[in-house]
Amino acid sequence: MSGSEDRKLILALDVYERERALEIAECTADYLWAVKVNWPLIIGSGLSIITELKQVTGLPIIADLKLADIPNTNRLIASKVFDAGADYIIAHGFPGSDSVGAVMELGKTIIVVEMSHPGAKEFIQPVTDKLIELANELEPFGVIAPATRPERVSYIRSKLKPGIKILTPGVGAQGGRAGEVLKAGADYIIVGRSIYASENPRESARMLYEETLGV
Ligand code: NUP
Repeated sequence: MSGSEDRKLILALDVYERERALEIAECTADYLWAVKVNWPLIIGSGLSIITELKQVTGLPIIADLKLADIPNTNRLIASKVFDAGADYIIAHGFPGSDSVGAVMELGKTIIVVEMSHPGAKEFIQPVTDKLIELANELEPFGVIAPATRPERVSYIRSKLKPGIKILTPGVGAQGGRAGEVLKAGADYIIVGRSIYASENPRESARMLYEETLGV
């Protein structure tokens, strides 16, 4: 097993219950680069789950809040979430550079430039070029791009400044494949249901981890 800095797998821990979340995170941590928490877990278990997950896994925590508000509100939310121990926050780019900038002033930020679900073609994909420009201007830690459309990941990689990471949700339950999207230029894959809802989360994480090796 490699050091965590070489790993490319992010667990999307979309369960409600604290105990279950901690159990799954602990048994899969060996194969992960980071754990991503989203609203279901924060609503179900409270913000303190971020601190607990960090203690149990020793891994970076990504807070997938998809912040999309005015700068002041983004700042009020992000401040509490970084204080709770989040290492990264995911923010939407479409509210504009001032809204995203308010989060970036407080900590490492990941901007959504295209989403993975079919409906993303309606409103987000038409402005992906603009969102890539925003990312190139602000230089966040990374961007979110769809594992369900590897050709879009290649496109986004070709337009994005080289130092900005690409994180791709949509592997497994949404139909994306780990190897394919990593070859297309993704730096990390984000996987939820295929791990936490499987019979053996540790084994599922191990298999995905193996798939990411040598790509
Ligand atoms: O475009 C996106 N698609 C997506 O699925 C942006 C996201 N942040 N996500 C999140 O990734 C989603 O909310 C969930 O937390 C995770 C994917 O989970 P799963 O489909 O692997 O279960």
